[in-house]
Amino acid sequence: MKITEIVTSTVIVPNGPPVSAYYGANTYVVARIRTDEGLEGLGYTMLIGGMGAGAVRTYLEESIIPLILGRDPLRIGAIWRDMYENDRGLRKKGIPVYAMSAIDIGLWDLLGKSVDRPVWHLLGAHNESIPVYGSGGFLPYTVDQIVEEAEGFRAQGCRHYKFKLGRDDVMENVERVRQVRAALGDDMEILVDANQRWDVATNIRVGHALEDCNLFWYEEPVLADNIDQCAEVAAAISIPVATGENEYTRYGFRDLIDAGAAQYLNPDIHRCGGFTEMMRIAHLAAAYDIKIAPHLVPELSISVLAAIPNASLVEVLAGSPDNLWEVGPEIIDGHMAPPNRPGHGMTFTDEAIRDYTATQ
Ligand code: SMN
Ligand code: MG
Repeated sequence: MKITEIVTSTVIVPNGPPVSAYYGANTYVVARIRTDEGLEGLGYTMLIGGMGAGAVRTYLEESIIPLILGRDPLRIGAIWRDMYENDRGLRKKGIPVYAMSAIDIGLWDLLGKSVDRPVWHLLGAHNESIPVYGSGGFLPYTVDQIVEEAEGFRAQGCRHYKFKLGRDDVMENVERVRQVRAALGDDMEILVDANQRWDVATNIRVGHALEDCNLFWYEEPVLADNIDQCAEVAAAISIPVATGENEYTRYGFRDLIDAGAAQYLNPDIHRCGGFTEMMRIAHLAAAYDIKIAPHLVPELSISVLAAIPNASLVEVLAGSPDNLWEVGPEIIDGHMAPPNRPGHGMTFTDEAIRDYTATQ
């Protein structure tokens, strides 16, 4: 098989609440990989708030597509390595890895379609279903709104819910967690996310103050660039620390693991390097008994979680659009099953393509 054409487009999808309070829309940079055998792989990468989407598409068109046209799309490992190694001027953090991830995702889709198997079978089928955690509770939310959102997830069978830390009045955050815990009772796991907002001292203070709230994890305490500081927080508080949504490739995750930065890792399939690299990250983490709970993108992350021994939870964000996929990711009794469709199993609806495609 040969890659004959890769057609890119930009799809801008409006967000509902609560995410719309921060980001009006997310941008999907799409790469349709076409072949001489008529099969097509759907590659895409999502930029929250759309920031950097133009740069990702340009990087795809200028630096990646010319490199791989004419190649055999089934040699995914070789193509991944060449995308990584060809450009020695841009380190593989940020924009280039978003672009590589889109291609890798499209190639796995194509491989699955070529053998009529779902990607998770090809990656090493392991789990039939994964518990979902509901995510939302952005900072403008009142405690009542947070509790209502959590109860909505509980009504779907979910037993885990995440909301945000980071209001300016530090101790107000502690009070909010206490109130949410009191309202939800003890049979709901609570996860909190500081989104890199605080310094080490503030996180340790908050972490200690929350010690009796029985929290499941404490996410992204410090700037993602300060891995040693994240490890300092993880060593100082008794709540398990989670991080990784802003990390790239196995090299970045190796550094997190080496530093002892977290007990849970949150790779994002669009940032970390696609299916190929997320599997490597998951296996590296498995050697240290560290669990994987991917950041967002449940419709693709589920195929990795289904294929690894150290799967933790799959994240579903409140207010995610429900008209994007022909068959979308579904919560059934608090769990998500990987798709039994060839490839990664995702196809944009005609409606999404018509209403949201910004540039062909
Ligand atoms: C998050 C980041 C950006 C948009 C939504 C949610 C978050 C998460 O940090 O962990 O899901
Ligand atoms: Mg987060």
